[in-house]
Amino acid sequence: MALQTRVKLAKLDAPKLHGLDRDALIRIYRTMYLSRRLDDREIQLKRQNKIFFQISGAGHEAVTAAMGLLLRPGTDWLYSYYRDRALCLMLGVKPLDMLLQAVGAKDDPSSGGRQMPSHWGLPHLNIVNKSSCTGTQFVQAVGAAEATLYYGDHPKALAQAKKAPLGQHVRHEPDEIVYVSAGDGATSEGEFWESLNAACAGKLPLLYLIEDNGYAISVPVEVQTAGGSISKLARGFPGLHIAECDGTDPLESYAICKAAVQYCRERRGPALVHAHVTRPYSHSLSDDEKLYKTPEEREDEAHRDPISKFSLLLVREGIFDQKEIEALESEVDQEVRNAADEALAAEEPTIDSIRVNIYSPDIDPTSAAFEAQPQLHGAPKTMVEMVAATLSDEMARDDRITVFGEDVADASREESLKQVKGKGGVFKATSGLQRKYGHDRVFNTPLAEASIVGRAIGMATRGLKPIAEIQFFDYIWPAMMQIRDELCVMRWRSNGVFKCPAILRVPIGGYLTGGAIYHSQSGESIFTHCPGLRVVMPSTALDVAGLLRTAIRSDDPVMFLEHKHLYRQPYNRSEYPGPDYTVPFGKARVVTEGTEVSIITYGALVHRAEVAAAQLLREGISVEIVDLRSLSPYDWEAIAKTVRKTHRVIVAYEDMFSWGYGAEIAARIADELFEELDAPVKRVAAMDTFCAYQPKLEDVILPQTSHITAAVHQILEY
Ligand SMILES: Cc1ncc(C[n+]2csc(CCOP(=O)(O)OP(=O)(O)O)c2C)c(N)n1
Ligand SMILES: [Mg+2]
Repeated sequence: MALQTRVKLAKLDAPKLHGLDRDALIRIYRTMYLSRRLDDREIQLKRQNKIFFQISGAGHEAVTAAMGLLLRPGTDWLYSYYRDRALCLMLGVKPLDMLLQAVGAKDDPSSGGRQMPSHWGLPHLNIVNKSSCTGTQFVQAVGAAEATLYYGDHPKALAQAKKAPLGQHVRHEPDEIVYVSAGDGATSEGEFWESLNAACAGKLPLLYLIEDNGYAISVPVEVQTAGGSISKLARGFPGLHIAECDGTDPLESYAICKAAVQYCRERRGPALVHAHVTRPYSHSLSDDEKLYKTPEEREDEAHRDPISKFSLLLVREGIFDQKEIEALESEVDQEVRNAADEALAAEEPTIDSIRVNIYSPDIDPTSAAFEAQPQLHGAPKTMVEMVAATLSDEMARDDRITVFGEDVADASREESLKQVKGKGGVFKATSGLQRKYGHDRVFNTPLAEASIVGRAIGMATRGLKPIAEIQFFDYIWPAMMQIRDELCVMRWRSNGVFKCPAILRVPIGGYLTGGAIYHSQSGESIFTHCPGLRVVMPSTALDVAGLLRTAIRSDDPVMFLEHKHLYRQPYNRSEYPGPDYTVPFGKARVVTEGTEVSIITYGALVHRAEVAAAQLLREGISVEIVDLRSLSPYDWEAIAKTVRKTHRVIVAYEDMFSWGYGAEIAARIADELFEELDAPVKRVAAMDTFCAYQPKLEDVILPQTSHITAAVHQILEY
């Protein structure tokens, strides 16, 4: 920038400048103006149908530019929402990078043409890839801030994380902080409150910036937020530094943000800055605010526009003269023109790229590398004991592992452990782990499933290996958005530069005699329907050891389904197979060989199928049973092999009959192996209803051995 210092700063009071020198003021103005011009250019391109969506940072530039001066690029961690364009520019994101995303270019560094514009994600700047969901970022930022503290105490974990795939992006500095931003509307999401609770309880170095433009699309803030002020509402949170500022004034914003940043850097706890900003360009280009904002309101906003206000102030105070402003602006205009020209000429992503980065390209959990011989020893363990034993061995090997959820610790009050045995999970699957590995590695969380998963995502994104427990499958639903829209998608939407290989251990299933509606649910197909997620469901203790270890050593998010009814059965116990025993994903196990009918199954139905097969054998009927073990990916070769052998096939699963997991398997067999079939594919599954408490009803609702034998007879009679 060829600007000369012709005018001294003397006119503006030094205290009002909060230590900002002339260069800093110019940087702020330049960034604000550049941000606005990029929005303007995108709007123009959208109108010309050269880009496909636009959402602006207009009106938010002052506070975000000021914040950008205070955060340290590549040191602090950012969960930045779509109106943070000026902040991103200040930290070093290039205008070209932004426009490459707008045009959906192959070289869009945030997503490779997969996400809408303004969905930032740049690993070299620690800007974590953001989805379009309002509010999910809050709890992920909590996890990232927990990683900050964890790495400080566990240098070995940091070293291990750096050696893992994408370890080049793993960084930790002793005084780093985590920044998360959102609009006023997003603070109504439960995750905002869950995150505040966790951040204050953990005294986390987490800085919130709430950019309050008075509206969430068309909903005004007083309808959104009780009393109309989020900072007033949040005041009861202990240890939370709260401050409010005029976010259209960069100098005031700078001062307020500076104190908040410092509070977090000094490890005094989380801070929240509530900045009042404007939104002059409607919510997005798909919205017209004239439909719900009065002309007076819009005029009032125009008077508060941060760009015009700040340029006036700079001239009035003698920091710039009009010519210098004009020179700077025309230089920025040229920069935007050049970037737009380059972006418009950029290559588009190829069709071949669509499937890239759904899963890890670095570790293939289906590969032969995960085939191992068990070194069996010791007394037989139940499935639940095997979970604890496997977790324990893996935790000894890998300091990156944290274990958390509801009731998973032995006792949150560590001093009590001298007097009590400890809880270790409602099923005891994590028993003894806190005692062995300490409360910073094994801990209880508040009862808040979205934040359990969100925190796992945040930690995993920063290189840790979180193993979170959802206490019962029936209660996974508050976490559904974190799973479906975040956990599964992070790698794909960032085109492979971010990942979150967290493990969710989820006790599932019925046959509990009294489990009723809310402790008996199945529903695995809802999650096998999520690309990016691995879903496994062992039916034996030996497979628990092998598959859980593979889950931990893989590089993808895994849903590890543990059938509660199988946890303590005598028939599926095993001796411990040793600390390196793994079972590859996507490899079925032939439980019983047979020749006349195949039963393809998994989970609690495996044993029921075995009992049925033994009965049928006495009648002279030979049944082959295939335990899939891994539901996504699944072993199509094993399925095809057994179908080609017996030509009659039953898919047995515990979930409801319609739309269940077996429907997909049956459909694919019908599609690809039709010529092999001597009878239609049959399904044995639960009734299309809920699971009742009364055991006699439960027996009828869930699939039983008798249903399997009946289906075998039927299919043989066809
Ligand atoms: C979970 C979720 N619900 C709804 C939407 C649709 N949506 C996108 S932005 C938005 C309003 C957000 O308002 P606010 O948080 O105030 O941010 P602003 O856009 O005003 O900066 C809505 C409802 C979404 N993206 N995510
Ligand atoms: Mg808003």
